[in-house]
Amino acid sequence: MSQTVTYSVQDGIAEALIDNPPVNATSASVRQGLAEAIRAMEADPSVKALVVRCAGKTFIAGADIKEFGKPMADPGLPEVMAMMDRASKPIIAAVHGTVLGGGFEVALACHYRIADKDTRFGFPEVKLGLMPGGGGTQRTPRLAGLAAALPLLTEGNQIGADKALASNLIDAIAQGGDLAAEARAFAGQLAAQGKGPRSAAALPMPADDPALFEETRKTLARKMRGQTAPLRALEAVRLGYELPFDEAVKRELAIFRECMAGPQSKALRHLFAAEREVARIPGLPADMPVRDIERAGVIGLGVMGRGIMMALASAGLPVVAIGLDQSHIDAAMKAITKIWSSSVARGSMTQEAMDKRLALITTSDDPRDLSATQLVIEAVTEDLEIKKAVFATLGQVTQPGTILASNTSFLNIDTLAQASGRAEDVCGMHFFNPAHVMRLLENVRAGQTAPEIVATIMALGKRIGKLPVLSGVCDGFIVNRMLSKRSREGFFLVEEGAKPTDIDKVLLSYGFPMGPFALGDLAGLDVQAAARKARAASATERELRADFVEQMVAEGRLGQKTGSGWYSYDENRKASPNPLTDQMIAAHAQRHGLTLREIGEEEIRERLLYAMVNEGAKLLGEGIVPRPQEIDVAMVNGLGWPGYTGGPMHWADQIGLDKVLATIERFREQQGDAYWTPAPLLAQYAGEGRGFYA
Ligand code: T1G
Repeated sequence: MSQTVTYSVQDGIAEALIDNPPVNATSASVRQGLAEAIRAMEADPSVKALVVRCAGKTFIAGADIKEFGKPMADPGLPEVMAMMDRASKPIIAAVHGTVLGGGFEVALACHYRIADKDTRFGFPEVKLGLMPGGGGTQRTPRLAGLAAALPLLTEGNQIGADKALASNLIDAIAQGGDLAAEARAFAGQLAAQGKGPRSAAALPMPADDPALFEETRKTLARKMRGQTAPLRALEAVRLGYELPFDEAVKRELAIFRECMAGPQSKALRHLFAAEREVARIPGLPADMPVRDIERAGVIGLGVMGRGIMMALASAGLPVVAIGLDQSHIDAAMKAITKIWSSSVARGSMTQEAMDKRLALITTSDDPRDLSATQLVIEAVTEDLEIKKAVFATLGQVTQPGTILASNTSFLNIDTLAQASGRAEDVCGMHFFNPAHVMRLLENVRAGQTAPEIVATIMALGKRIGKLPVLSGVCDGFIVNRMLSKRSREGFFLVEEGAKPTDIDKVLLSYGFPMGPFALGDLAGLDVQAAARKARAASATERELRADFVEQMVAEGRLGQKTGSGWYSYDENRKASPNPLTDQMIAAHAQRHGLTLREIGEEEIRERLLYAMVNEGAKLLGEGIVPRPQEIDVAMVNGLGWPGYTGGPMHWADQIGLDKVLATIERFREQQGDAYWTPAPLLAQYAGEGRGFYA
C-alpha cells in the first residue's frame, strides 16, 4: 500500500486520505495510492462513492517539483485521471488550502468538488515556465467556459472559493468546520439521489470564440512579455476544438514536456528553489530563537517611512510612527490614508481592513515614545550625520535589546551601529520604493549584529509578506551596488554615441520592465543626481564627466514629474524622444572632444548586463552574500531582472563563464581596468570550467 494515502470505508462511503507533507504534492506514492483507492472502491460493492481529501495545511498544491527532470514512476498523473474518468461510482474531492497546478487538475478530474470557504485555486505552472500538463487546459474550459478558464490557465493567478463556485469549478462550499464530515454527507446525498460519476472529460468544449483567443494573446504579450509558457497553455486549450479529449490531453502533456525541457522553465524553477534557499542562513541554526516583535517603531515619515509603516500595519503589527513635527506627521497620515482609500475604492481592500490598519498606528514627534517597541526602523533623510544623531538617540530612548534597523540605501551601517552605543542591536532593513508594494527586503548584517537579530529580521520580513535576502555591509548592498554599474555603463555608452532610446529598447527586448533612462525619468533625475553626488568622492574622472543627469537637473528637467528628462512626456506621461537630449549629447561630445560611434545591440546588452554580473561575482567573492541565490533573488525582485532568465548569475552560467570572461577582457582592453577588471571569483570559476552554481 502507498505510504502517503490511507484508504478507509465508513457507511458505504470510501475515503482516500493523502498525507504527503509539506504540501501533499502528487509524488509517486500519492499517485500510486490514488490508483489503489480507485481500484479498491470499484472492487467493493458496498462502496457507493469515494472522497479524496488531504491532511495538513492544504489539498494537493501541485505536482512534486522535486521530481521534475527525473524519470516519472508509474502511474503518471494522466493515468490516474483517466481511471477517474472511467470510474463507475462518483468521486468527490474535498479541498482546502491552496489547490494549485496538478492539485487543481486532480480535483477537476474528480466528478464533484466541495471546498472549505477559504480555499484558493490556481494554475501557477506558468510561473515555473510550464503549463497545466494534467488535463487542466481541457477540463477547465469544459466546466467554466472560456472567459473564466483562459486567464486562469495562462496568467497563474489564484481565485477564491466563491469565484470557483460561480465558475462551476466546484459544487459546494463547506459551511461548518468539518470538511471531511461535510464531504462524506455530500457523497451520501449523491448516492441517495442515485447520482453517478460526472466526468468533465465527457463534457463538450464551450462555444469557440476566436476573438477571445486573440484578445488573450494580446493580453499575454503585455502582462507576460517574453514568456513562452502562457502562449503554450493557450495553444493547448485550442486542442480541445481540434482533437478528441484523450488525444488532446496527450498533446497537452507533450507541450508540457517541451516547456519543461526549455530554458525558461529551468530558470523559473531555479528561482522557485532559490527564493526558499535564501531563507536559510548559513551558520544560523534553523531553530534559532527569534525575538517576539509585538510593537514596531518607524522614525522618519517621508516616502519610505510611510511605505514601511503601511507594510508593518498591513501585517497586523502595531506601529509607533515618529515624525519631525506635527506637520510631517499630518502629511504622512494624509498620504497613507489616500493610498489605502484608493485601494478601498478599487475594491482591493475593505473599509474595515483599512480602519483596522489605521487603528494600529500611533504617531508622535517624541522619540521617547519608542520605548515600548521591540524594533525601530529608521527612515530619515539619507545624510550620515543626521542618521548618526538619530541612532544615538535611539540607543538612549529604547530598551536594551530593541532592534535598531536602518532603511538606508547605501550609508555605512557599522558607522550607525557605533553611534547607537549598542552595535549588537543594529542592522539594516532596506526596503524598495514603494515599500508597501515591493516584495524584496534587503536585510543587512553589520559587523556586530547579533545572530538572534539576523534570525529575527529574516522572520519578520516573511511575516510582513516580504522576500527577505541577507546582505553584508557595502555601498549599495546587492541591488543598488550592481545597478550603479549598469548606470555607469549606460552613461558611458551615451557618451560614446549610443542613443538613450536605443539602450532602453535593448533592455526592454531582453525582458526588463523598462530601460535605465526611462527608469531614471520615472524615479526623478534629481534623485539620481543626489545619489551621484553622494558617491562623487569615489567616482573617477570619466564618471564625473558623464554628467548628463546633473545637466538636465540644472535645466529643471527632472523627468516625468516635469514633463522633460531623457524623454519628453505629454499630460498622460506618454514618453517620446526629447530633442533637448540629442542636443545635450551632441554639445557634450563637442565640449569634451568626443567622437561618437555606432554601437550595436549586442555590445549595449553585454556592457549593461555583464557589468552587473561582474559586480555580483565581486559581492560573492567578498562574502557580502553567502551564495549566488541571494543575488538572483534580489535582482529579479528588486530591479525587475526578467525571472524567466533565472537572474544574472544563473543567466551567466547558461552562457558559460568562459565566454562571459572573454567578453569582459575585451571590454577591459577597450574601456580600461577601472571599470572592467574581471572579478577574481569569475576568473577563477571560468578557469575551472564551472559556473557560479557549480
Ligand atoms: N512540489 C514540491 N515541493 C513543494 C511544492 C511542490 N509543488 N510546493 C511547495 N513545496 C515545498 C517548498 O519547496 C518548501 O519546501 C515547502 O513546500 C513549503 O513551501 C501537472 C506539473 C503551496 C502556496 O507551483 O506556491 O503541478 O523549501 O515555503 O509559503 O500541471 O509553496 O521548506 O524544503 O512556499 O506556505 C504547480 C508551488 C507545480 C505550487 C505554499 N504548483 N508552491 O506556500 O510554503 S507544477 C506550484 C507554492 C504542476 C501540473 C504541473 C507554495 C504554496 P522547503 P513554501 P508556503
